Amino acid sequence: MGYTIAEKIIKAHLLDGEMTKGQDIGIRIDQTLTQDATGTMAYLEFEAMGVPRVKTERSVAYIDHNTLQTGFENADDHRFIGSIAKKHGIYFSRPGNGICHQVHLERFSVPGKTLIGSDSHTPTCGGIGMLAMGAGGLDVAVAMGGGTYYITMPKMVRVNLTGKLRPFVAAKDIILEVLRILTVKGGVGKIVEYGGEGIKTLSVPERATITNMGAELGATTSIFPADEIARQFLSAQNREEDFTELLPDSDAVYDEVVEIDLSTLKPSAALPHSPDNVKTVEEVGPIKIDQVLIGSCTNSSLLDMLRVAEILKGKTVHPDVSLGIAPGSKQVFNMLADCGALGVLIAAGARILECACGPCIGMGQSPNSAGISLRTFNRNFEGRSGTADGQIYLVSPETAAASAIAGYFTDPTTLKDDISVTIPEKFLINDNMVEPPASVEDAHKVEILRGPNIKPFPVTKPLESVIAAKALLKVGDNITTDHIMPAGAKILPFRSNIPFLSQFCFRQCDEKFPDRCVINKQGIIIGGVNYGQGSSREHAALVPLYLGIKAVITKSFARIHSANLINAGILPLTFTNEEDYDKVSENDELELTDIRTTIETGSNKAVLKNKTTGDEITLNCNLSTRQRAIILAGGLLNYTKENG
Ligand code: MIC
Ligand code: SF4
Repeated sequence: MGYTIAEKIIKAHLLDGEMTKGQDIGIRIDQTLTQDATGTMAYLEFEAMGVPRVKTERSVAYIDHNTLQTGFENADDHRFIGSIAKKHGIYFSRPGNGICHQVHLERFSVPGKTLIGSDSHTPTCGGIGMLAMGAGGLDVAVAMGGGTYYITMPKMVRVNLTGKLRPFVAAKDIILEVLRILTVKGGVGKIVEYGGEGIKTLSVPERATITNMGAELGATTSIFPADEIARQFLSAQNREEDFTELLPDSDAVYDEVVEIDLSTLKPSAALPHSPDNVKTVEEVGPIKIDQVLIGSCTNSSLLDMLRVAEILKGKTVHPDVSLGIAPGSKQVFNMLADCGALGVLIAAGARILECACGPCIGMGQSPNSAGISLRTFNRNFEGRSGTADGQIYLVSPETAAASAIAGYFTDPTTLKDDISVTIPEKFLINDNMVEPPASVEDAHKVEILRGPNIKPFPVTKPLESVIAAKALLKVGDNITTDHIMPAGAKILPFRSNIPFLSQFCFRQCDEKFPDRCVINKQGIIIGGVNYGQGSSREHAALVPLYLGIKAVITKSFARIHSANLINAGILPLTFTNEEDYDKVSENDELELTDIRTTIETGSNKAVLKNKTTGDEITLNCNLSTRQRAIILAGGLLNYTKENG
């Protein structure tokens, strides 16, 4: 039996366990990345482990999220990350150099290698054949220290692409179609591999758009083969030596196959407020729009920007529309300037933003009240834009540009002139905004620069014998980490200040939740299906931990969030019968009887007593031996300290 691309990489990196689907496996991590919003915490955790120098082949710290700098906090954090990177052997991508995923793809991605990043869109580098996964900051810290990274051996999904996209239909429309078919929970526990004749028509940046937004499927990761097109991309980046061919075996076995004929696809959009709420632009109809934003790690490559420039050439943005454009990296920005396309964008009336995440994470450019905003981004969760009633639609750069001129939702295939843009033979190479770390000999001279916003992370305690607490919150399906721990310009600067952040926990669902936690001192959260989807932010676990949350009981969890809960020492449990969700109400007094014994003995069932109603409910406790040990120790940091 042959192997899929992902199985080949896993096999070559396997350190613990067997490649049996559904079983826990430990793999060696070659590269790590962090961004600044999750990075401060990840580096504090790395520091706490006491490892002097990273043990990975390449670790890079990026500054791309918190670049608004409305107070001292962000700038202090940048200096902290820069100094700690220098000391511990980590490359530092300075603010202005671009979005982590775009820059990593351009300058550091290597086919066949493993990468974990403290950001859920790390699978972007799957576009070139890397096994690239999003993870919590603590997992990244452990990997930097040379520790094994654990995942559940995923099932393999093959997306077979045939045919060729019609003009003005884009890679974004492919991933929107996959989301329409599989939904935001369709990828949980799976790796999505792309193949078929159709992939030969897609460049690496287009493939990266697809693997990037595979995060929205809840997938462990997504991957394309490393083929001739990948080689050409690396050669254009002056890195041909990093290329190794990596293809699936012809007899590789997939658990699921999805067929997509590219020639049948139409420009599409994900409607508010979920990336899988997909319709064609034609179905949406010519609704009036207020804002268009082009950029983010999904669609900010040179190719995307050049296509936008072609559509905007000689035109003016509609008077009722504000158009913002953020190129993904300094390389993209610089090349746009050099070839004159930047002038075209400016002339059309675009508001050019710095190459960073910016509006994607609510860092500026929030739309007007109830404003309709078309974005080339990957997430349109309610409130994420910074405007509570903003209506965010996710579209391709082509649809965005065509609509910006028209002032209403416009299907770009109705544009008359076709555009022809190709990937350059050589990209502009200038890594002057990537600071290499200090040498081993000089590392001791580097002083770590800490600002007053950095507060210690919450203390965790070993698991108690019984958890007796109230259900302090009950929420529904598909709760995102943006619900649990919102981001945005006002809150993001405090990512290294858990006590401050705690005031905003679940604010969108229930403003009183933090107060209830403070009054009750400890509690349990009840959730529905796919709880914790979206971002990798471990703050969505650390903040509830700080607020005294001991266990989260749901119908099912998203992968990274469940791992983050365990790492924080919070018990993730699921209802054996989903209907039992109805047997718990907010404020019920609950008890997880003999929970320590349950975990110690390896039992996969736990008993929940609802003392308010008298019901006894059976819960699944599907934890591996290692996860049990982490929970017993009170989190991964304690566990790592105990186990060296
Ligand atoms: C996001 O897109 O939600 C973020 C902001 O990039 C997060 C990381 C974070 O919350 O810092 C992610 O995707 O993991
Ligand atoms: Fe940044 Fe948005 Fe990408 Fe997250 S999804 S890394 S906030 S650009």
